[in-house]
Amino acid sequence: MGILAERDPEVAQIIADEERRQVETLEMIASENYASAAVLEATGSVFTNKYAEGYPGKRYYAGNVHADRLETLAIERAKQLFGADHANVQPTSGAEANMAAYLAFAEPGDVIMGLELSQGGHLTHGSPVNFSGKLYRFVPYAVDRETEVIDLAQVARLAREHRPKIIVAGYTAYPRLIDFAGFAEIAREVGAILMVDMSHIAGLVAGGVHPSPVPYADVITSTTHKTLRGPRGAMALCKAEHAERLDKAVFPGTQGGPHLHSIAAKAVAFGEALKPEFKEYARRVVENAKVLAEELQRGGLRLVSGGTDNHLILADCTSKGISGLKAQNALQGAGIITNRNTIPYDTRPPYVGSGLRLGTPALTSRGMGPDEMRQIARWILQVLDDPDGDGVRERVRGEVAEFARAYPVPGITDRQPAATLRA
Ligand code: DSN
Repeated sequence: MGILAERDPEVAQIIADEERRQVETLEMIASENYASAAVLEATGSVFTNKYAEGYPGKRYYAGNVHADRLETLAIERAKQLFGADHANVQPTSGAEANMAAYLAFAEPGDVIMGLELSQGGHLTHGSPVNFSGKLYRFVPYAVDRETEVIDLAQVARLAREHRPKIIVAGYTAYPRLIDFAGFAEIAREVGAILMVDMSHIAGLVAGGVHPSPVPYADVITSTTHKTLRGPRGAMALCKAEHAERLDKAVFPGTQGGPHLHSIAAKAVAFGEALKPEFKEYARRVVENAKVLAEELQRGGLRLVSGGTDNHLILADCTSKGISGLKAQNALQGAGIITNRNTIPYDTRPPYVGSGLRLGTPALTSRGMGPDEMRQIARWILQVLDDPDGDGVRERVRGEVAEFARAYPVPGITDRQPAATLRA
């Protein structure tokens, strides 16, 4: 029995239940992944005890000799991984990284452009209910109605008309490659800063299977726990000329003490992503998404933009006569974990949505490949074709649990075999 189970069995039991859930279901939320045992160990380290406002060599507290070594290591690894001039590893979340980027390059009331949330953008890219939409004047761009792909001609037209301070590229539900060079050309023409939020695709960029924004963007924000497979947290990269501005915007601009335990885990994750096997992982994530997309389309599910180039698929559930919410809940009942999403020009409200977002990063971390994707697509189609059928859901749930238990889960089954997970 571990120390936690001895001292607080109630919390220990909840964690054990969650471990079992993560082992016995198919995790297909495109923004989730499994952090390695090493990343989890660093997250749980004694660095959780330390305050370190400031940056290496210039702290506002004593006792930071090892904190400085740690943060410097994380910064150097991030720079090496992405080929960036400068890295800030302190942002505690993607939202805070984005807040710091806006603070660095815009004044309240300034115009910023970003993809509309309902089309695949993010809450912090100008939603009226978020600080971004309240503090800045966001001008949203949209995908083309027919192709459902970003229309750079429209972005250019809006940029010329509204002269934004910042143009944001990078999305949460966009299945296609992003043309960073095209965005940079527009930003240059109108004198805007190009900001890329690469949270979803950071692991694909690190693995070389998505074009890198680094040569084109002035500032790049990213979470570290999605395709990058690190701890919950974020970072920001920028060109050397913007380093001081960005650092000031993170601390003291938007944050106090950095979360050193997360920075320790970020350093570990960057180290893992620098290994050759991570390139293979990233390649397999994309390959798996393509196979899954083909199989789902073959089964009559319409996919937004007709397929995928990255780690995610956005399915239009109206092609099966149901909403995204109904699809999500039916699949959850079968042990397949996804999230509903709006699709471009959706007629349903966001809480219901017509879309279902499916991703392959976590399944790929369990070692699954194209054969497994074909099997999973069959289960998804069986459930979506009969979303009210309790019999189908229950049968699939049993099959999924047995299937899933056979695949290792980084950070869980390498610490305790599936068979011995606490009930
Ligand atoms: N919640 C994340 C996602 O699921 O894409 C974005 O922050």
